[in-house]
Amino acid sequence: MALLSFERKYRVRGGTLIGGDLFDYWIGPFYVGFFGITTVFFTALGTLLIIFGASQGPTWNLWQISINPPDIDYGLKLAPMAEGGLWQIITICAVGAFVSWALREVEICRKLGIGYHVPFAFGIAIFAYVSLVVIRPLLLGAWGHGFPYGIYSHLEWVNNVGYTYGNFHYNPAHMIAITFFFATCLALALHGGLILSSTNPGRGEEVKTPEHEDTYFRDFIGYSVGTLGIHRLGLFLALNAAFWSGICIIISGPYWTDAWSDWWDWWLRLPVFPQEDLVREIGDLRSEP
Ligand code: UQ2
Repeated sequence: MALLSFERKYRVRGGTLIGGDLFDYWIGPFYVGFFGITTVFFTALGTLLIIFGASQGPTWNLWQISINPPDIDYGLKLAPMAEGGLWQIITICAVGAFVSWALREVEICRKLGIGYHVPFAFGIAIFAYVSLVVIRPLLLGAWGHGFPYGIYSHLEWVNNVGYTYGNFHYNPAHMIAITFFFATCLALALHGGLILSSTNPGRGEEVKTPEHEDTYFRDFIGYSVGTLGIHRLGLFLALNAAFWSGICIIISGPYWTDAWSDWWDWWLRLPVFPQEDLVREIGDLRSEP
């Protein structure tokens, strides 16, 4: 179907989640919708509050501006504006804007009659953020465990939380997340390279077919995952990267409070090893000054 007649067909009312026809229209190329309005509301309010917070702070240096969460002492209570309350409202605005954006994606999917893969994928990214500023602080009993909204300050937070658990690279879920990030890069590099190599040939050369793409990898490694398969694989790898990122921070504190390197002691306790000797040896090593 040509794009113009296609647009006339699908740009009709309906498919909304709530509110019936409310805001069920387009502005230029953009679908508005109820959740387009809530996205703009939360984004504008959150951004204004960040700017307001910066105006109350000691610096306008972009690198040093920071909106900090409340002290741990406030627990899960609301804090006064200047002492973390602003951070709490900004966090509500952020989650509100992200969820609104995901629901607007859902409504567009419904209008088009396509799957919910994109909003689902974005949902995993939202989960990773919510892990940091909602789920883990709730499990630890204080909003003060959230990270500060600032360029330098959030880096320092990552550094400090990392060293609180010894060396974060020993966190098994962190290992899995990193492995998926790297695999995602590998898959996208292979896919981007393969597509450009066959569909963007030199001037005067013929565009090649999917058979060329399949054959390249069959000749190269004896296997082609296929043109649909590579997109399933890519989505799988990317979703797992974000998902395990969320898991690795949720389990740091609520589940494991020691150095993550100690978590691996289960390996030494496997019955295949001479138990007493090894466990005693590790205990001795640990008790040395
Ligand atoms: C492929 C294929 C594509 C691709 C790519 C492959 C024709 C256009 C990149 C090759 C990918 C493989 C073999 C999987 C690699 C596995 C990991 C975990 C990176 O076969 O089909 O379609 O783009």
